[in-house]
Amino acid sequence: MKQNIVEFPEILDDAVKNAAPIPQLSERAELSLGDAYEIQEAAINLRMQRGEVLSGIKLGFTSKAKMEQMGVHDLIWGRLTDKMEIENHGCLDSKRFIHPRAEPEVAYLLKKDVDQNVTNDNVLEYVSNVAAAIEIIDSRYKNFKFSLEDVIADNCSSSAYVLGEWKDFSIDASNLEIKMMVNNQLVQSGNSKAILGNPLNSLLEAFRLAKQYNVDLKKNMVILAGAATPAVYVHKNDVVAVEVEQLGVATLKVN
Ligand code: OOG
Ligand code: MG
Repeated sequence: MKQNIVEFPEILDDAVKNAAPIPQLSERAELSLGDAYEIQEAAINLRMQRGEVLSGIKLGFTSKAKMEQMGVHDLIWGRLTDKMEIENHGCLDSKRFIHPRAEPEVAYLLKKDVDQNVTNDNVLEYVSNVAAAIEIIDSRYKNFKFSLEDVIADNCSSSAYVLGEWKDFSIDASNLEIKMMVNNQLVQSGNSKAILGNPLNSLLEAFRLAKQYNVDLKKNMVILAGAATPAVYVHKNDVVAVEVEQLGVATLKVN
């Protein structure tokens, strides 16, 4: 890693551990996309050294609504760990987060270690299930503001996720109504087709990117396809629910 950025993984990791925001790293050094993914990997390795285990990957900015909300216009991907998972109907401890936002997602479950290119033709061999999901993103940067390289280095704001009940992968998820409720009030609504035209495309992109970046995707790992709508800030005592037509509901309570 370049000398002027070696400290960045630890700076990001401290921001996670202390739930304390930091200035954008791109203000301190010019970052390339390659630098940003290197920082992401090194920062995640620090979490792994504390016992966290890779539980999957997530894609970001797969919908126009998200790109426009954040002013960033490229597909990104980040890593998920077991510690980020909250059981369905479980609680999010707001003290551990800086300024958490919730977004509605579609999740996929791998039934087999990935040992070759996964495409439309063989995807059934590798993916068993699909579910409604909530992703909690929590940018480590002040005011949730960043460049493309900043957000990639920051593991694409990944911080927690909730999976609804797994449904069979054979359900066609290309055109499903999606609603997000906070305290029973509708706060966002959209359609799964907003996710790269079909969340299946996002899943196939995830396989491609994992291969490109040498990430081993294993049985039981999860892939989050990206939000279908803009994200909303959540606060203590909120109950968040994401409902995807045919897939069901994922909920969490903010404590
Ligand atoms: C970056 C993460 C984007 C998505 O689903 O588009 C993302 C952010 O908005 O902070 O997870
Ligand atoms: Mg997301």
